[in-house]
Amino acid sequence: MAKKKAAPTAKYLQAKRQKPRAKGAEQTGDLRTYTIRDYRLEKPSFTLRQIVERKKDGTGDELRYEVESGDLSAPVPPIRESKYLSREQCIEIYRWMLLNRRMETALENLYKQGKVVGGVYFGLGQEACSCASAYALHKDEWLGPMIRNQGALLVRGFSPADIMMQYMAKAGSPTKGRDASSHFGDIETRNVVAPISTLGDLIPVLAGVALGARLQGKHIAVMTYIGDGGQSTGVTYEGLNFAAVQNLGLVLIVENNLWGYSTPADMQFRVKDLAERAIAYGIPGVIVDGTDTCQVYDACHEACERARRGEGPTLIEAKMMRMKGHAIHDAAEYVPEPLFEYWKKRDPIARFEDYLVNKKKWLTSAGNEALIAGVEQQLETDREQAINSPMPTPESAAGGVYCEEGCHNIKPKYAMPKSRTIGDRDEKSSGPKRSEAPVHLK
Ligand SMILES: Cc1ncc(C[n+]2csc(CCOP(=O)(O)OP(=O)(O)O)c2C)c(N)n1
Ligand SMILES: [Mg+2]
Repeated sequence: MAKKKAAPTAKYLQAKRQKPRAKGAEQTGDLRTYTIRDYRLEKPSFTLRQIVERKKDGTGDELRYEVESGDLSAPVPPIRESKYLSREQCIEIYRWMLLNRRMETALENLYKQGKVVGGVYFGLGQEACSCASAYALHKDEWLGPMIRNQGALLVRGFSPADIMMQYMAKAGSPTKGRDASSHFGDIETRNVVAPISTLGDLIPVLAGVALGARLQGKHIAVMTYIGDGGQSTGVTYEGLNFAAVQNLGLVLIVENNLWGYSTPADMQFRVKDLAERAIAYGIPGVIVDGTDTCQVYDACHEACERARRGEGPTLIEAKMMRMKGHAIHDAAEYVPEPLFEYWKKRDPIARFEDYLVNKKKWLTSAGNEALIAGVEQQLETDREQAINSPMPTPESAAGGVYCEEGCHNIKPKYAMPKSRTIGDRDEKSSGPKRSEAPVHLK
């Protein structure tokens, strides 16, 4: 009779836990090399020269940049075939991207009409990254968008009217007029954590969401974003390191849009590609062309699947260009015009449209026109609804500030916690007792 396998000893488990988890490292002699997957079909590389000039009116100095080297006339690459997306899914993402773009144009107009309270942030040129990434998540998984990821909010089920009302501080907006721009979420039904302005703070929060789900017995994918500027913050390191060590299903998309406010990426970090940072965390790093919808989706899908298998986080660097200033007040005069022209040819929506209509022939010209008309119609209806909805009443200002009966009834989303780390501590340990876990989640 086969001998029953002995239960692993505590010592063995500890040794297993300490085994290095870093993937993709190769050692030849005294040289160790690491692997970064790069999905791109072109690898643009530009260097910029900083120029400081006297302002024309003589009131001080002005700073701008010029392209010093790089091939600005390179042909636009084709869209990379997706390994996973069907025709219907591609068209659906294309529609989200269009809605994202047109909604932001509508917001710009509302701002110019004086109807917006505060500023407006745009994701122009980043729609493929916002929409195709969020599309890779399952409905019961979690997203933590940044201010430019308004397309991701649409994919998660917010309407253009929600976003417009939010910018106009209307009573019917998600924050009932109490906060501006895209700072809102929905932890009840859409599983969206509100953007956090302090750059990087979403990363440990989303890692915590994945940990919470795991304590409830489920490996889920959680996704958030950080910019080429924001990734320099300490909390980015802390959050991602925590996710890596704990094997949490975090998908971190580093949106390298070449500018952190007015600082060019070259002056923000020294590594060649931000995906290389993954090596230091011991997790996979992937590079995608952020203007290629299929590349973004495929990398995110693979990272989400890895998360669902409980294998831990992935860092995806999406390379693209922020096609406007930091926000509506910033005319981005410091950006060299030829760089705008180069990336304009790589417009994610125009590229995907060309792919669907001309390359795959998945959309006829008439079908495409009907789809665009449908998006415009939806926006018109939502815009009207947003404009005509009332402003909040003065007496509602303090609402939602203090705890009201039943206002934050936090329930576990997946199941009651199963983890030994919370549920099974013995009386001598310092952690919460078995009976405390359910209490903590009330
Ligand atoms: C911790 C922290 N430091 C500084 C800021 C101010 N700030 C807001 S946006 C921004 C630039 C961010 O650049 P990047 O991360 O590249 O994002 P992008 O604007 O390109 O989307 C800065 C410095 C902040 N919000 N949080
Ligand atoms: Mg940036």
